[in-house]
Amino acid sequence: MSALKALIFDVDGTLADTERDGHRPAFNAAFAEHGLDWHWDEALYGKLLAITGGKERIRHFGERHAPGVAARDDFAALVKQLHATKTAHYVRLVDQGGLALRPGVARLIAEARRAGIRLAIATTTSPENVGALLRATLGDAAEGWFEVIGAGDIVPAKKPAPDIYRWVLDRLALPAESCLAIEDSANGLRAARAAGLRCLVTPNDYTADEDFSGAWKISNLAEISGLP
Ligand code: XBP
Ligand code: MG
Repeated sequence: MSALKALIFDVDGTLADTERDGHRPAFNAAFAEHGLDWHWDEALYGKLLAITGGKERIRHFGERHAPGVAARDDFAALVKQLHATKTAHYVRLVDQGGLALRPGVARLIAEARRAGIRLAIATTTSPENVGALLRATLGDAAEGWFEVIGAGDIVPAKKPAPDIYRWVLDRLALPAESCLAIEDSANGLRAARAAGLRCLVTPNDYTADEDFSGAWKISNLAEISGLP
């Protein structure tokens, strides 16, 4: 096994439980602001998480559940506007300290930095959201600790496609064998494995029943006693 040179973190569900009480209410606030009577409750949102990417999730929901809205000429523009509004709500919520890191995340990041292990991020969420979460939970300098941040639309094909992990590996200029991906979902695991990465999975309430074959699975990062 190659020596560990870098950790590549997913964000949503991995660094923090952002989905149920962060992204979900932000989507709902955006729908209300744009005059739509759509509401994503916790259970429905859990199903919608199968579609990665906020714009993709809104589009999917419109096409399946609101065909009248999806048929509008301005539907593509509406999806973009809804998503921009949603991002503003999400960033505000995060800035206000509404989300905490999962157990063990801050310690693992600090240990990796001490050990000279490089840090990167590979996420489907928008870059603004990543910056806001890192600043709110780890401080203003934290974004700079991550040498490469692959986020949002930087690659067209989102997880479970491996593209975002390949993009990050390329910029780190490291082979997949020297890195470890840290994920919370089956979509994330598939993306990491398809890029040739080893993957540590810390499931959460939404992903607990997913298939994590091929992963090293633990409850949360506080279970890790030290870096190799
Ligand atoms: C995260 C996502 C994102 C977030 C919302 O998946 O799918 O879409 O739910 O963020 P992963 P945006 O953890 O696998 O990266 O609305 O900014 O897309
Ligand atoms: Mg995730």
